[in-house]
Amino acid sequence: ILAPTHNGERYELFSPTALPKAAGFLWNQRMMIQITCRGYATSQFMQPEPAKYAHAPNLEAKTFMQPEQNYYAHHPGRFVYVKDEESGQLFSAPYEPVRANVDRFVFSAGKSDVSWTVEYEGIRVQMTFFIPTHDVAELWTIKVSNLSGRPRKISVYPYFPLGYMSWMNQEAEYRKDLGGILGSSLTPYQKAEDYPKTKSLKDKTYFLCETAPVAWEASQGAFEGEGFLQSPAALEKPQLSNSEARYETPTAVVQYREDIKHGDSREYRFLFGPAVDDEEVLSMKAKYLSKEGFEEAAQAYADYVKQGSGCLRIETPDHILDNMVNNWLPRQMYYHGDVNRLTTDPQTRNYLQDNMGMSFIKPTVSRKALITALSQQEATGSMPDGILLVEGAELKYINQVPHTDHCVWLPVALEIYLAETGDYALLDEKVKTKNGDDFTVFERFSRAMDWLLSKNARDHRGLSFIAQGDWCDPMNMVGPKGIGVSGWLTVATAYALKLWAQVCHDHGDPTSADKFLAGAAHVNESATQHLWDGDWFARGITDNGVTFGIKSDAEGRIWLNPQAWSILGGAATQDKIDKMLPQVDEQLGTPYGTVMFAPPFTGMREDVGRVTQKYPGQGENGSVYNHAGIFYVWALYTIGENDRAFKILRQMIPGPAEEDYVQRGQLPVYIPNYYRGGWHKYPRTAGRSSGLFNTGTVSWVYRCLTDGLCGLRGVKEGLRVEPKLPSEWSGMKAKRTFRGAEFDVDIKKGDVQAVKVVCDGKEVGGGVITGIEQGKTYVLEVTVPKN
Ligand code: CEZ
Repeated sequence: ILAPTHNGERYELFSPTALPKAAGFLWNQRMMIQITCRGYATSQFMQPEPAKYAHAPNLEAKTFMQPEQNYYAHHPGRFVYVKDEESGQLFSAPYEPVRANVDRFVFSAGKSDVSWTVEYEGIRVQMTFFIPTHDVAELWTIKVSNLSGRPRKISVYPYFPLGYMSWMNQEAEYRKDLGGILGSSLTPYQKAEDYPKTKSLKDKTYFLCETAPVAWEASQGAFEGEGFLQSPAALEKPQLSNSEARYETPTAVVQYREDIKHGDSREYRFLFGPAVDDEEVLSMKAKYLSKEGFEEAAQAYADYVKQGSGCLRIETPDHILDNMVNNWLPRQMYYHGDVNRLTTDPQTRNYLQDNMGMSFIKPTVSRKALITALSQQEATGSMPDGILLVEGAELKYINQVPHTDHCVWLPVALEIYLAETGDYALLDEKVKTKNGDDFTVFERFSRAMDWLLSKNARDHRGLSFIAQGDWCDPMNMVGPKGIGVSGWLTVATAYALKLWAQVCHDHGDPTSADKFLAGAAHVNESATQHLWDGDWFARGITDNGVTFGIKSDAEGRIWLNPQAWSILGGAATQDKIDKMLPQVDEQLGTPYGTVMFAPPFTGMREDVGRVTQKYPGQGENGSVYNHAGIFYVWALYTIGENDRAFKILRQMIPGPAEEDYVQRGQLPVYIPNYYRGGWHKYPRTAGRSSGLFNTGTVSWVYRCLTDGLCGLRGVKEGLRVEPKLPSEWSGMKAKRTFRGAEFDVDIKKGDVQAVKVVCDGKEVGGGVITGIEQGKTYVLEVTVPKN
């Protein structure tokens, strides 16, 4: 049903029904679009807040991207109807809305375009689109060919619904002067003070045709009539009616009537997007709507996406993994680092982790992000819930709910940035905030760590307050009174302090290093005393003093995050690790990965909060939440649990078994934020992908590959080589770009006691390659002990 093609650069799916929600996505710094194999699309652009140019047909609430996005007949999408003029027979590409039983179907997700090939009764429709690098628009090519062995009379009708643009003012008409359909609307508002902001909004949507059509419909009602979408009334007539929409639901449908000989084809180009006025429509048309315009823009966009190729290529016994790592994972990581999930106020933890991934691609961007984040540090040393990226942006949605974990992510992101670049000079840079204080990066980090240790952040026992959430966004009722504590944040605080102490040490400040290590030790003692439940660490203690995430809990009994981070932070001593790991395996392991806790909650627990109200096994309520999973994988690599680590890492990628693809419902072109849990309770839906490609998971997956699996990890002096292969592999190859040099690495298992590293023919003592020269290629032969 599906396969990688073009050297793994594309994934092709051969059925419109096997994985109905399988999708590809494209983005630039101003827009993103996710489009399914069946033609449904979800797109948005920034002005500077997210907005739509193709709307749902009903009044839509503004919301972020939805997990397991639901699609319905009138969902926005991009379609082409084809009618045989002689028989009257109708089909549509890619599949919706007609859902004809097509003879051939190929959905092809590429890195910088998405395309389809659909054949029905001897007519082939090829659709392909991409977006420009800097503008907001979709560039569509639709090619129709006759393969039927006889001449055919057909009509071709591209159908790009515009939806319900506005309840205040909306219309659409064909504009000969522009060469296409123009929908116009006014973004609704109510407060007079909002009016000025609306004046610059791109409230028009254009659908421009390079080839003038013979007829069109601009009114959805006129198009559909009584025929609904499967056989729109307008298509029963020889010619569309040239309708207009006057405060009626706008649409864009055009007609081409063609006599095509066998073997001939017709190719059409279209431009679809938002604009502020006619002038902008015309300038977009002039810039893009031609063969040359498309070719140039396609090349530029492909070059843009290529910038996100990452710093690692691998050749292992697992080709699906190789393909993900070499082609798709860095692309997804680049998306996160380059556009910050297209929000103007990313959550601080997301912003830091997304930019942590950018250290592997464009470290200058990560550097700037660290400074931007620190420039919004509060006077107390704590960090705000979100980082504002544009003038006038505000903290919205979840960022209005106080979470207490944001400082923890600073050293986590910094560690990777420093490891990749060795740029310790960053630490001495001064960063001003709006409060007027002017500290160096180093001082700001120390202040953030001091805050984590302070009375503001910890109770009398030394446990970290949770307020209305920590990493787990919807855990909002554990500590609203300011008493409840987070078990995860406590052990994570120890990890942050440890990471920072290492930087203090490397930066020549042993006194601070000692101070923070002592702080971490104290945190770990508190965690052990109050949160260790005999076989694992508890998730927290509520405002009313109830410890949860413990053996006696029927639901939410064991949580992954406290276990993973207690390993990282040091609260989990070896005796504790020995008890914890089998419990995680047994209680949290599923065929689709390790769930973030179990069993899922089946009803509201008012002293834990909203997380318990999500559907059992969905989202944070005990799904295979990959972000939590990858923390655990990284923790496992740090203690040499290579097999456990690899198994869970591998489970994040769909396939290669066909049943697995079908169950997950997703192509292996990205790692989603979750796969459904509830493996015991609801096996039918377990493993189903959220379809959401926004996730902090990917930067961690990448470091688990570079630093963990391949063991090619940056340290202050250079590159530490210490691969951590799973026991069933006898070797692997890797190419790693690091600090401007290339490392060509051949890893084999052999009769050695410890890892042996030979660099350009010479054995490297201590396993660290130092004195790395930019532009040079190093050949490494690495032997690791057999298991
Ligand atoms: O958002 C993510 C956050 O972006 O959830 C993670 C959190 O660490 C990330 O920072 C775990 O909670 O509000 C909700 O209930 C949503 O479920 C969000 O928490 C969640 C969505 O997946 C975002 O797409």
